[in-house]
Amino acid sequence: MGKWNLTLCALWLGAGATTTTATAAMINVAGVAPASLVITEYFANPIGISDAAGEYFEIFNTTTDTIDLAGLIVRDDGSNAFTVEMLTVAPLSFAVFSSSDGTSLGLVPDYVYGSAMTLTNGADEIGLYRPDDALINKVAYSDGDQFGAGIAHELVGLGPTGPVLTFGPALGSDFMAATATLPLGNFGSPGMPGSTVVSVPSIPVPASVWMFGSALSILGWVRRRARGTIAPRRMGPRRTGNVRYGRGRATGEPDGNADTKGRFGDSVADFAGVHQPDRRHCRDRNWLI
Ligand SMILES: [Ca+2]
Ligand SMILES: [Ca+2]
Repeated sequence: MGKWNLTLCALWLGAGATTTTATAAMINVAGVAPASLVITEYFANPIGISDAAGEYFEIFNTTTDTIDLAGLIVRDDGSNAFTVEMLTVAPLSFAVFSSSDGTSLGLVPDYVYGSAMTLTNGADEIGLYRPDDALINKVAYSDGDQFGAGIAHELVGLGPTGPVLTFGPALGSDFMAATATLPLGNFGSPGMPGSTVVSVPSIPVPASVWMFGSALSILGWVRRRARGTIAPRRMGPRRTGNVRYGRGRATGEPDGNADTKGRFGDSVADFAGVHQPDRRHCRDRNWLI
C-alpha cells in the first residue's frame, strides 16, 4: 500500500498545484469594464405583499472572474443610492439584490439594501457604477410593470460581451415578461435565468478536477481490491453456478466441504474424488488458485 499511497499523494499534490493556477481570478469592481455586470431582471411592482417586501433586481457577472463588489455604487437618476459593503459574485453567475430578506417571495437575496432604494412602479432607473462613478450597466424604464402587476421583467438575451447599455421595455425590446411562478401569484426568476437566453462562454472544467476525480477512482479501486470485493481478473469462463470442470460436473465434494458450487476461493482439495486437475491447469484457468 505504500506505493499506492505515494502515487496518490503525488496525484493530489499535482491536482492542488493545477487548481491554484486554474482558479478564476478575483477582481475588484473598481477595475471592471462596462457590461461586466449586467442587470438581467427587475421586479418593481409585486402583488399580495408590499413593494418594500417584494422588490428586487438581479445582476449577472458576464466575466470569467469572480468580482468583488465592495464599493459598487447602485443608484437611480434621483436620490436613491447605496454602496455595496461586502459581496462577491462568481464568474458567469447571478446575484440578487432585494429591498427585504425575500421571505415573502421565498427567495434568498445575496444583498439586502433596505429602504435605500425603491423601484418606482412608473418611471425609474437602476444604474451600476464603479467607485469612480464610471457606468457599468443601467436600466431606465418608463413603466415598472409593463407586463402587469406581479410580473418581473427579464432580459431577453445575454450575449458573449453583454449589452453596453440596456433599457426597460418601454424604451426598447430588451426585456420580456417573466413566466416562472413565485408565491402569491407573482412571476419572476431571481437568481436563475428564467426565460433569459444566456449565451456567454462556459468555464471549462479545470484539468485538476479531472485529475482529482481520477485519483479518487483509483483510491476506490485500491480499497475495494484490498477488501477482496474485486476478484482478480479471471482468464477462464465466468462461473455463476455449478462448475463444469473437465468433462465432469462438480455436484458434490467427497472431502466433506459444504461448498458445492465451486466458487472462487475453493481449494483443489474440494474437488478431490470428483476430478483431480493438476495445479498447472488450475493456474492456467485462474479459477481455484
Ligand atoms: Ca415599486
Ligand atoms: Ca432571472
